[in-house]
Amino acid sequence: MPHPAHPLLLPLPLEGTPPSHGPSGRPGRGCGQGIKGPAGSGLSYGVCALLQPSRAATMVHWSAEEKQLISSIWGKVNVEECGAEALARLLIVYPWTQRFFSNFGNLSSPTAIIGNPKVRAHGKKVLTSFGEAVKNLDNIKGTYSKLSELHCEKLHVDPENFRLLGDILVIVLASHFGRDFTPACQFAWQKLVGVVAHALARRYH
Ligand code: HEG
Repeated sequence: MPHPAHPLLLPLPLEGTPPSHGPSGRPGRGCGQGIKGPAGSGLSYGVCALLQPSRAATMVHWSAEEKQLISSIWGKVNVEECGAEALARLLIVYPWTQRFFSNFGNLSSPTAIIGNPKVRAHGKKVLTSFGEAVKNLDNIKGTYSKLSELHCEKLHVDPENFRLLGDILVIVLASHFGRDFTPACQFAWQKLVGVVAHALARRYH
């Protein structure tokens, strides 16, 4: 495989052991670097684990620790920067998602996407909206009820794309926060993006 040319496509500088078996029990495949699981858990999993769809239950329980891990990171997130980066990465890495943004102007290359002011503005809008989930962890479905209607019934966004964006957001946070984005933080955020994707996809169910 050719080495990715663009900085956004470079592997993350994550520490850890090579991937052995992920939380699913399956060996990681071609993931390059691995990450150690939560302290004392003996878990080790590949970066590919970040890309696996989350399984959100109907009733979601948040432990006090999960709530704390989520809000401690959220309090330090630069919504404009991280939102822009997450949406740009989505459009670059999964180019078919560009079809929803045909009125956004030039999306013809990674450089064009990263420099596109409409992508920046929309990324900020999306991540700001994500903040509503953080503030309403116990009622994410209700929080996104209207947005789900919009995305599903009017914009016809395939719900798989919510999962892709959520996984990319976790990667962006990991790259911004480095060591502060501990494995426990990552688990909590992975859960959150899964629940958000599920809530946004509700109108399809
Ligand atoms: Mg969506 C509009 C939030 C994923 C495509 N999105 C919006 C708006 C919000 C939002 C708040 C503005 C709604 C309004 O104007 O009333 N979006 C949002 C969240 C997430 C998400 C929270 C996932 C975490 N959106 C998403 C994905 C796609 C997408 C994955 C497509 C790949 N959104 C989309 C489009 C629009 C919005 C095409 C309309 C954009 C426009 O024309 O301005």
